[in-house]
Amino acid sequence: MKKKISFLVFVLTFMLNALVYSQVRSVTNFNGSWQFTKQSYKPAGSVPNIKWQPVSLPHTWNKDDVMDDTPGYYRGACWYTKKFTPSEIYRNKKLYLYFNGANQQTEVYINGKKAGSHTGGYTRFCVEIDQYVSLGKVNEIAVKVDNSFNEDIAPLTADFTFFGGIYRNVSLIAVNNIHFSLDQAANGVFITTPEVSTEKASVNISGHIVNENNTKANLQLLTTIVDREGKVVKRVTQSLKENSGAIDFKQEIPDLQSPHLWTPEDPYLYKVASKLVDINTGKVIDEVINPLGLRWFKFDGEKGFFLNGKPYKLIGASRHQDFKGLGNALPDSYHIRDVKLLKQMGGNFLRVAHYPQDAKVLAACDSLGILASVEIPVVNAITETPAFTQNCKSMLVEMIRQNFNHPSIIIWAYMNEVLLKPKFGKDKPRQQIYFLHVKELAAQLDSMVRKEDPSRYTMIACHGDYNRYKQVGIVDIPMLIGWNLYQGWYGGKTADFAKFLDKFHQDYPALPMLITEYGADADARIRSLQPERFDKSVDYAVDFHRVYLKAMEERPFVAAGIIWNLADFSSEERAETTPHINSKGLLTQDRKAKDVYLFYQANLLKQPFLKISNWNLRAGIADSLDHNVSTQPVLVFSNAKEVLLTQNGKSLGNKTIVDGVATWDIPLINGSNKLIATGSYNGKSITDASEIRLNMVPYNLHSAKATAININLLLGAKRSYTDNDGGTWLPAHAYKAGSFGYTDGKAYQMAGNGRQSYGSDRDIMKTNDDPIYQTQQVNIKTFRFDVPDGKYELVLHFAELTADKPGVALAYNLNNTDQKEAVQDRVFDVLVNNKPLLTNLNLAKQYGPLTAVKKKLIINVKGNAGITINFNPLKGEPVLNAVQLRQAK
Ligand code: GCB
Repeated sequence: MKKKISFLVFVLTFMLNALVYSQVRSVTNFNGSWQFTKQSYKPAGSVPNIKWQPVSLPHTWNKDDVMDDTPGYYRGACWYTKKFTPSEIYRNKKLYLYFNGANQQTEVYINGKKAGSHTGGYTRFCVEIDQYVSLGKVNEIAVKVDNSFNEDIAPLTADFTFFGGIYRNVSLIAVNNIHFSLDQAANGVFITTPEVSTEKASVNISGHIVNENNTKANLQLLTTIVDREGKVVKRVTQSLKENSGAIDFKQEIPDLQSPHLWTPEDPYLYKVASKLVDINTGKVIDEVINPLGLRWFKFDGEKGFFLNGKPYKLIGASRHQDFKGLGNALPDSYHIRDVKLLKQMGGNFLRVAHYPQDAKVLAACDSLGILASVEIPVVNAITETPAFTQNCKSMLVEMIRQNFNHPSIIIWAYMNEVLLKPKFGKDKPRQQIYFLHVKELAAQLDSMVRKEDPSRYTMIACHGDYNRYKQVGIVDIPMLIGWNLYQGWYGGKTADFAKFLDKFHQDYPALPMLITEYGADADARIRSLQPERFDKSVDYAVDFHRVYLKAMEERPFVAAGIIWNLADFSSEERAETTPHINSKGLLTQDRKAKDVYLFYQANLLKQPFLKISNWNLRAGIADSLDHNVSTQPVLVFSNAKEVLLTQNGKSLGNKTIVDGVATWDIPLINGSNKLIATGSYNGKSITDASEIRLNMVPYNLHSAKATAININLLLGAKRSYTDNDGGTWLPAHAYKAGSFGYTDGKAYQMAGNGRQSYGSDRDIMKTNDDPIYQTQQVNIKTFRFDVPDGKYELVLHFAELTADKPGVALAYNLNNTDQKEAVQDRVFDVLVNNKPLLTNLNLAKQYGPLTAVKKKLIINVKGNAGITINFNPLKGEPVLNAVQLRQAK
């Protein structure tokens, strides 16, 4: 009987709730119909001559200028305005504008009056506006957003672009006068799970309610936990009688029996619905819903990470929030897709770095089973002012409270490589004081996290200068230490990585260690048969990751390996082969898989996986005189033990997969090479098909048909390149009779750049095919093509690579100088078959250094003369960056 009555009460309450649903909070999308200007504006003032541009949110004003040839991007104040006519439904409501993110200082004005402001570009904030708006009338909302450098706001410097704008969603939230608190833009309900086991879980729910009426209220707080199917598993009610102002509550649910645990394999989520009921009227007056995942976890210095008592190697990636062509203003689905791509790679961890990201990211981690760390953007350096400290603290509190209920989060972090290039390098006593301040800030932030959320771990990510972090005392502060390691990239050899791991672990055996970053630039367009450090080839990156993953897998004390980065990302100051982009991504900036992504899939996935390398457009020199084949390595990634490969229907035999990879040397033919790979995993067969299109360069040009000649060559390079129109470029070689090549000179190497054995990493102006121009043969005398008679199109590419205007010495390139070298004073003539093509060519003077110059010529080759290009020095050493030759019509 009792059961029946309570069921009836439940049904009635449910119906009543449904009836009065309109009484609870409303959340309305507020993204549409904004106007934007970079000009200065006075809210609600009539400022003449302002050019407004209609925009909808999310919006950034930097999506284009971060990619142009002019260094820098707009950092300053801009304005957004919107007309808003609120209806009567908002009478007696509290109205908030809820910003998911605006970078980095924001002021909100309603009808000319300042309603609120916020500092920090990555956390959410809300501004109460009801006292400023007039219902039924047109109101003006004006928002000033400023992304200027501000020494009191982190980040000060970093290897990513500080896109300005209201770059995440905005909503309008209307609540009753009595509501869950929106303090710190959190939802007022905080859930912890002090004890979880396979038998039972305890759930504590605390939070804050605000009664903004003048009268006391009698409230009932109704908490319902429902399972994934929507079945109620717990209900708790609590009376909050005679309350006014700020009301704190706490509910304890000690005995949720046989909990369905949350794991990466089975990310089971319960929901916690918190309802506020006015006891006098019986009406539900506010409701918020939070996710609940039941799990327990710990880190161990020796054994790594444990979830629900089981060891897990955390493997995943960091993620930046921008996308090709959009800057950081992305639709929700793009955020979610990134987490899905991480899951599809087999990853189980996301480092949300270097700042809190869109709410959708962690929601996706919760539902897809990805564990996560989140951090505030204290990167590279701090400012020793109370204002900087205070802003760090506010960001930290916002980050924690806004994201508190995500079961995916296990770590809060608050500093990244903060001793990278410490300030006051020339004044050692002053630097010691700076170090003390860094340590003091770390200690304060660490203890703040522990107080705000004792259920998670604290972490600092450090760069590889172990002694410095030890001496300054940083290593002793957080509960977990993160190392960002690049041995074999910025310096040293990949083999040094394992040595670092062992050394640190020996010194600090009890301190859990995560590899919070490791990675190598991989321009998806660059491949190499002789991969080497800093060539930006995908092939070097695959080798690099292979060494790193293995070293971490062999060491249980390494709790996590977090790849830098999931996808290529915007870093405006960078030059490289893809200027303004950091290309350490496993995916391109528009999320296409590079071979490194396939490498991880092969190593991590627990379902059948087999993929042939995506180096599909290739050029190759024929192996022999008969011009038939060019033998080249092809990588296949799989978790099968053995794979069989066929080419155009012919078997190339089986190969054993080692570390997820096998390489076949394949006799590629000109044109289409259809490859099919087959294998099996756990008894299930898997197959992948792919096509390599090869542009064959004849072994002997002289005996080739002129129609078969279509050659693109990079001088001074060991890498291959696929240009933005799909043209395939090979490294040129020294002249061989019957073929082609240069006769003299040497590959250009940048002065003061020990990392890169050839070429420049500077941004080349007037081209998006920078790799064509970044390598060069210096002091070249002759380039010769032994072609048969016929009509040809010859294209020569030049760029002066020496530049006394220093490039930006990125903080991460620790062994890099300021990249400037005296501009070579060079003047030369270029003659083709003894006819002058270019006279008195002075690249620096005529075109400016680091600028692409292209010269085209149609030439008729007669009398078996072939093509000889002579470079006659008038001053200094002549250069050639690239050359193309094809049959002309
Ligand atoms: C780092 C930084 C990260 C950079 C990365 C790189 O150590 O933490 O912000 O993007 O190196 O690619 O150099």
